[in-house]
Amino acid sequence: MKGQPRVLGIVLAGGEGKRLWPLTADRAKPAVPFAGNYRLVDFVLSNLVNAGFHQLCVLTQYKSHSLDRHISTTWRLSTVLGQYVTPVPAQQRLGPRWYTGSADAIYQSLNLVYDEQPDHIAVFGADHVYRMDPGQMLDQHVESGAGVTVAGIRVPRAEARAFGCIDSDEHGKITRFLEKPADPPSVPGHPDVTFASMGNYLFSTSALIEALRADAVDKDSLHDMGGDIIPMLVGAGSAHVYDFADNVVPGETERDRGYWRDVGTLDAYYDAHMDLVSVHPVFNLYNRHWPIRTATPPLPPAKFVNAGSAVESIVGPGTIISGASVVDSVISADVLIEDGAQVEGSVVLPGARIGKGAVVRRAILDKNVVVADGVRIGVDPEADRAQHTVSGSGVVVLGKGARAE
Ligand code: ADQ
Repeated sequence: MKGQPRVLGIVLAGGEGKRLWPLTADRAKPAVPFAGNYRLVDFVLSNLVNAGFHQLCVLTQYKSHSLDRHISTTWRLSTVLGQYVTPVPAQQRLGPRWYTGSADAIYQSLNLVYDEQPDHIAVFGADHVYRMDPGQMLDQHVESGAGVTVAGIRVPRAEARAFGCIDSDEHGKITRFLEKPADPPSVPGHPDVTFASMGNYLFSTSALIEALRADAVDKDSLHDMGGDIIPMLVGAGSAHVYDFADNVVPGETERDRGYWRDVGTLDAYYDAHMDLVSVHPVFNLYNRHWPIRTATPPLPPAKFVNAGSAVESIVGPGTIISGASVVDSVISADVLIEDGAQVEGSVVLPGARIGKGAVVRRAILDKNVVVADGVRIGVDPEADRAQHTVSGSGVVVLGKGARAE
């Protein structure tokens, strides 16, 4: 009997996330809280686990404490079934140097591959909000016999400079891969659309090991998966693309089919939250057929008192909204919003306090932020710029533990 192919998942979670500052001042980007209950890494891990990929290593480096803690406490699979999600810190295994790039991170961690001896290796990024069944990508990868299969998605050409851009032939073979080009190519017949890499790859084990070994001795390489490894395999004629448009996930709706967001900037992070709160959201967290998993803290349910209200909003457990009005917002766990406060179009992370009569508009408040009574945020742009971080599109951001008084 031919068994299922053995797959090891390697989740790249070492990114610094500079453009998400100040949310990444104290934590790695994959540990940034998202959608009230989650951290960004929960999306990729849910997709992999839901697809039955149960041997997963998460490579960490930058400010990894909260990420390590989150993974070790939340993602406990069954030991007796040989399932695990293990955070793997950078360890200087091959000499006195930290990871020089995402390919070097895997090269320095090849012991994990030798231990597990998988047939294929899924190398996935940890920075995206999406729902995907990687099992369907694996089926195509196995059938094509490619050395690597790259997940691809159509994005507006105007945004494609942040991505690897793919040209492929009619059989799905990648003919050209340009990492973050200044002038992204368009899809034939669609001048405003580019076929972009999602930063998710399926490798046959031997192709990955060979490519990483060749890359390690290449003095001109930056040791980057998108910049070096994928172009190398494209040059060797063994890279295929998997079209994300073909991925069908149980329980998804017409509206949220194909949803994928790279939440690499404050504006993208903010906009992805706003995608959650409308009556018919473009990303549906309530799909029980393909759950986005996490562990929630042992808190009581949310409570609304003194005519406090929240509409078109998500409200986490342990939160109390007392005589305040909340509209179009994502309010995480353990938040207190007091009498007369108005919160509109905002993202409030756990433990924040918003005082009496305060106004918070188009803002992101990180963990444990305190907005004192009567303080106005998102009302006077000049005052906001003088005191806080303000994103390109004017979203005001208060970092972890900040006090606005
Ligand atoms: P980027 O996301 O810009 O582009 P990168 O910064 O290397 O590429 O991040 C990729 C993933 O690797 C992220 O999950 C990040 O956290 C992680 N990472 C980065 N440096 C790391 C390190 N030293 N150790 C461990 N993990 C690390 C990539 C691809 C593009 C593609 C986009 C899609 O290179 O081709 O289009 O993802 O968002």
